[in-house]
Amino acid sequence: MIKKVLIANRGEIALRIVRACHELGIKTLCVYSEADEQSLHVQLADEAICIGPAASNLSYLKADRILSAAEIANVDAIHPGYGFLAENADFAEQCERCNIQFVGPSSQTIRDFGDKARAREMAAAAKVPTIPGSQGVIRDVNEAVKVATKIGFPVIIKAVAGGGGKGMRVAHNKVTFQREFVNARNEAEKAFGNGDVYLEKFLENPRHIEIQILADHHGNVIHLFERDCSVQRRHQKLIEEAPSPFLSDDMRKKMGRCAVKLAQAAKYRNAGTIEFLVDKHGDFYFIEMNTRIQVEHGVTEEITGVDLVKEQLLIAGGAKLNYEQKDIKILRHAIECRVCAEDPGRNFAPCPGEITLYYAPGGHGVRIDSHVYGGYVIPSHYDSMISKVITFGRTRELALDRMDRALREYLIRGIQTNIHFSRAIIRDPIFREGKATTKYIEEFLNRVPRDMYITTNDRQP
Ligand code: MV4
Repeated sequence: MIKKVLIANRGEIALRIVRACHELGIKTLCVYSEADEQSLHVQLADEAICIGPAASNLSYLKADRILSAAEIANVDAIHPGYGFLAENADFAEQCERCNIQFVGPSSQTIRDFGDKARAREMAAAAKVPTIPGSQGVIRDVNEAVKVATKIGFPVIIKAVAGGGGKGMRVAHNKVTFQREFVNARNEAEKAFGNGDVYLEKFLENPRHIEIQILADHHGNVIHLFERDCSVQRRHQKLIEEAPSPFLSDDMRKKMGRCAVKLAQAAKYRNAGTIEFLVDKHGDFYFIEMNTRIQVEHGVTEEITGVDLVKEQLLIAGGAKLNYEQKDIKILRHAIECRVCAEDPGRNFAPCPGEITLYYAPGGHGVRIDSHVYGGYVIPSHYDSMISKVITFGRTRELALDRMDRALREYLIRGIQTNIHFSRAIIRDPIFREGKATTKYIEEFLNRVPRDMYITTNDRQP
């Protein structure tokens, strides 16, 4: 059993982890940068240690400083949250060497799934469907042209060190392919220090549906159904929901079984997410596995009643899973909107600064995960997400109606936010019909007049 945990993160997820620890009777140590002294996670933690200046690479990404804090405060575990060091295999390995439980899978597992070509091979080996593509990495242009021609255009070139949309290029024919292949390799080398790429058939207008899993250190694996995360802009998710309005019960079962199969084959442990692309026929294909807790985990918590962050901590402490597969049911529909300090009127540019007035929605069926408050100053150094609203109810319609009224209740002054933009989507008939694919926002922006979603600081009726 873990007695004290260091939370190697900031913002709403740091607060989320503090809350889980308090309920479990685990002591908390928060580390923070000079820009986050006033943040709620620092104020609510049992102990807090400043680890450096505002810039992430001088604080939240500094493994040695975080490990020093862990030694000084004598913690038995480190929870990395998401982003920062959460999927850094070297950091997880350093934790293992220091005999500190990293709340996540082993460093070897993080390394395996961090290599997106290897992850694909592992999925294929576990008989989980993958998109037709190259067998592993291709380095030679001529060889790549041969493979691309065999797959059939359009093809997508992906960096093995990429993921989450970074380092991808699409080619529609042989001529552009050669150029894009060379560009992709150079770009990947620059961005990741690893130029290796692989090929896949390019799927047009897929849905992004991911399966949440939990695995303990004793070989037990369960899935907690899916989240539909198709509504994204430039690979940033905006709205997530569960269950997916697109999946039949039969597909849901098949995808869940595949996710469990892969986790078992990889001897996975702790929380993880298996991402699939789903085409219009309902065929699904593995693309990546995320070896961390994700931003949108709360949606799954609200439909199943399982506290995923608590389970992560219990698993890391060596406990057996509290649930068997048959215990996990879809009890409700839940939907999440990410509230970001950004201005839809200026191409979604970040909008740091002081929140002069803050009132968050509440009432039946509404959950807010946020670290901000009136008078809080949003630092310019980090992600622009300031709050997550999750609404839930017996049906999708009820969850959507609740989201509409919750977004209407928000009062945020001093900065611009994407709240009206999200609300316009929630009210959009195409979204309501459950028709959104990963192309949805691009199409929405071309279809809907700007004044439907441009932020004014006035309440909308
Ligand atoms: C694809 C694809 C189409 N075909 N792979 C983007 C993020 C990364 N996780 C994988 N991504 C994609 N991979 C093939 N073979 C389209 C995307 C993609 C996408 C995926 C999920 C959500 C939004 C997206 C937006 C653009 C492209």
